[in-house]
Amino acid sequence: MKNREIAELFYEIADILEYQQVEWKPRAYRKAAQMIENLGEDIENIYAREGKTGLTKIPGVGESIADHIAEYLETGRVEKFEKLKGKAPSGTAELMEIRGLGAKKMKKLADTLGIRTLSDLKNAIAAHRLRRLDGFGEKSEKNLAKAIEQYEKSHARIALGKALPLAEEVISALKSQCKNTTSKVDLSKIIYTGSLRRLKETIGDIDILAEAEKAEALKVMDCFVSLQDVDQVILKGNTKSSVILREGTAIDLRVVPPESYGAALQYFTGSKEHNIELRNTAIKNGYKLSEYGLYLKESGKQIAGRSEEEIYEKLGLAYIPPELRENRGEIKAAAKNALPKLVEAGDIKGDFHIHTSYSEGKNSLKTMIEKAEALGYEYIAITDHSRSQKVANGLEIEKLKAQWEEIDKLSKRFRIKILKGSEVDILRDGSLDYPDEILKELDIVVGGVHSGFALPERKMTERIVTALENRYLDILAHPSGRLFGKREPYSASFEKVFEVAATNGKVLEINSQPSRLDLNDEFILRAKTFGLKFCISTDSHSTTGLGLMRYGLGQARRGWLEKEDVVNTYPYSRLNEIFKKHNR
Ligand code: DGT
Ligand code: CA
Ligand code: CA
Repeated sequence: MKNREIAELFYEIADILEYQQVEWKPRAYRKAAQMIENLGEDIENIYAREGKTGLTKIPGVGESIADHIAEYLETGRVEKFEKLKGKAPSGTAELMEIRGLGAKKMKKLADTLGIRTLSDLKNAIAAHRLRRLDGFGEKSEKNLAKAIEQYEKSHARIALGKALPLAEEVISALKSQCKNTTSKVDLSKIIYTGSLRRLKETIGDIDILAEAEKAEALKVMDCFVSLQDVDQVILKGNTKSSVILREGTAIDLRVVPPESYGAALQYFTGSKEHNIELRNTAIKNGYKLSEYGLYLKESGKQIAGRSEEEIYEKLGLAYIPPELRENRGEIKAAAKNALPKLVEAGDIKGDFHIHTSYSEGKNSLKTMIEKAEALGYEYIAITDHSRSQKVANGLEIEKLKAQWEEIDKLSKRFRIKILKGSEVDILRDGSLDYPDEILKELDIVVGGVHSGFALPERKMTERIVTALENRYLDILAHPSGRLFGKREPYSASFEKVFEVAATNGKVLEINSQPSRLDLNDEFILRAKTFGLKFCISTDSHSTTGLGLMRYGLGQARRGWLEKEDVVNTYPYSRLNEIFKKHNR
């Protein structure tokens, strides 16, 4: 469980170094942090097993970073970092997160107005002290105010991509803790509920539910509050406890007996709006529904409660998957047995958005292919960046052609079909970043906007529309362009975008990167009414990135999508129905 702590520490140090205008080091720390975050193995185990040598085997971790990790694992701190932190203003890392506030500007604010924390900055903006400052002015003051608002909005809730792995870690830690204490409680039924189980894109707090007999409930609570990562115990009771973890996330645990497990699972999964509607349905049918069970209204006799399935069944409803429980018409549909049959993990046959070390990916082409084949995929598209993406090491035509040669060679050695693709920039005028003779050769062209985000609405809409009318474009990548806490969707008419995409038979991407989730559920629901098809893509930059598919899948399911709506559930032999020039 130390992986996240160490990653957070490296991110913080990277921010501080950047503030001090140290070159390339911030990048190195961020890269290491990213690798450690996505390691898929407990870093403490690696260190225990192989020592420092094991650490240096992690991509992005060299000798000196390995030293820091070892020091942290041994002592709980890194001496050098403590010194660095001592020198930097305490709010540095947080201020660095504000869009439009780079190291230079921060230094200026610190030197002239004494601004060291976010609240200093907010006060200064409120008093209009920035607009008189050299290099700032009224406009930048207003922009900063807006950026702060965005930052605070997104930080009040946790991104799904952070909350889900965290909940899984806590559950597994709690299970082993309960097993290892003298009381040896076996938590065979334990699950995360709330917005997390509904796979909402942001999570207020994490809710966990466990089943145990009344006599054992308190023992479970003892284990919970004594977990290593718990910082503060807000409340500890027989049925509910609440804690705050060291990294700031709040967790509620509820423990209920078997006869109420299903009812509690249903209730605490929510949403609140779904529950209210469901309770009304119960009342109409002569029942009473609560977190303890489903009862006959007259006699008070319990008729269901052990499982969610029996509750929905007794209410005359088809089972409603958690992702649909938002009171968006799912209860009516369930009553008519007309719920969508949602796309499932097992339906996915490929991935149309993958980066390799040719551009900014961390793993080689061959490694990415191996991993995708191991996942059981039938096909993948390799889509490194096009040439204008200089910061992402975008491919000049020569390098792209070299990649094609390697793909041809590797294709002979692998079962999986490897499609030659590219994530091509949609330039400001809507044209694509390679000439037609190159686009023509590609099996899959994934087009995306990666610069010039601030275009006015009409211009941005025209730009995307032009790209969608290009015969060589297959998939519109991350169509809304939003980034959690950093960027709102482009100002564009998405109605127009969806309409033109549909007319031209283009596929919309559901990007699985936790910082994107784009399209999200609401856009998907809207886009589906235009008759559009979607693909769920990982946009992976490493082998672990391939595992992000579940997040995009969650959005697809929240958007009521079925297998047939999602083209990367199709077998390879059907892809030419969708991508007309494929096999050309
Ligand atoms: P969050 O944490 O803000 O992302 O959203 P949830 O949905 O996890 O909400 P939370 O943690 O406040 O409560 C968990 C579930 O408990 C919620 O989804 C439904 C249920 N619940 C909470 N309060 C109420 C309520 O006042 N009425 C009903 N019917 N259900 C509630
Ligand atoms: Ca919650
Ligand atoms: Ca809660």
